[in-house]
Amino acid sequence: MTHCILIGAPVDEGQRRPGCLMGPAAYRVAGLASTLAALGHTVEDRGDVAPAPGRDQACANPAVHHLPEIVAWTEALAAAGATAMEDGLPIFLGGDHALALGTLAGVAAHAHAAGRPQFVLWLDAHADFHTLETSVSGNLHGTPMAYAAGRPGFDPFPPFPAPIPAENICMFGIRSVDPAELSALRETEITVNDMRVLDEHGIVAPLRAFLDRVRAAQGLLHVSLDVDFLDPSLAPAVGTTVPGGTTFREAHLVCELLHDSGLMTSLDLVELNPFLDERGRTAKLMVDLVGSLMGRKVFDRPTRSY
Ligand code: 6HN
Ligand code: MN
Ligand code: MN
Ligand code: MN
Repeated sequence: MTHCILIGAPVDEGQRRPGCLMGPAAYRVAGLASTLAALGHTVEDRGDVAPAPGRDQACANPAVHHLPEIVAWTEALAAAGATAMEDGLPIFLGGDHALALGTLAGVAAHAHAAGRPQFVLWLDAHADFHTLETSVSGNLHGTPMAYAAGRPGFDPFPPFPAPIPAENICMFGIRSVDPAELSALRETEITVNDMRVLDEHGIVAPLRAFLDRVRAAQGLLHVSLDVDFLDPSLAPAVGTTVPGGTTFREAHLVCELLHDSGLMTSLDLVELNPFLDERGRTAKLMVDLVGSLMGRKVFDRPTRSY
């Protein structure tokens, strides 16, 4: 039994297609709290975070937009996240992926204070590894992983509390990476399991290899689930669809293995744009995936390490 803390993060300014601000409401309508309660968990909904008004921020890259708003979100979500880590398992209801600038800062600050290493599992079509300087679109939802890894070029943001070592970061589902992200990623030890890896090896062995490392280090594990991790035929409610994503069963299997591992300590649900959905099917699928993450299974098997 886990104490699940729902934190609405209706961030809409990290990209240019309005609608992600409706995400937290859509998760509530799709029955997230009752799904968790039915699995035996306690649920506390802390409502939606409200950022302070943005302050003017200088940025050399003219493409970057809504920087003051995203800095304000980062500060507010980092505070909410660090507090929630003391009390249970935070589930951040996005909101576009710029919210992870704040959630990662919050959980990393908590881990640092607790003397535990922080790990990140990034489930996304994209690496989100741009700095403010390299972003071509200027959309800040393309930057949180670079901020958390401690890349320079985030001067307007609070210094990242305890940058996450590259060996503690693992990405799955990757199939759209910009040239500047690619050259930066090549300089790191971040594990990038692109779709080619999943096609060749399946999802189980690479995921277990990462979870083994988290367990061995007694790490905390933040999972960031971008809707576009899924194939757009299953999950149309996202502004950045990329063909060739994970299947229904691959996505559930990731969640089931994560549950069996018992290692996840915080979760982002990001990029759901309910305005682009078809009769709520993407919101419902995301809630179902959370069900798998939190222990729903067809059949109870004897416990194994995972
Ligand atoms: N996401 N690399 C592209 C950009 O605009 O920087 C796409 C970013 C997608 C962001 O996945 O949350
Ligand atoms: Mn705007
Ligand atoms: Mn993303
Ligand atoms: Mn994405």
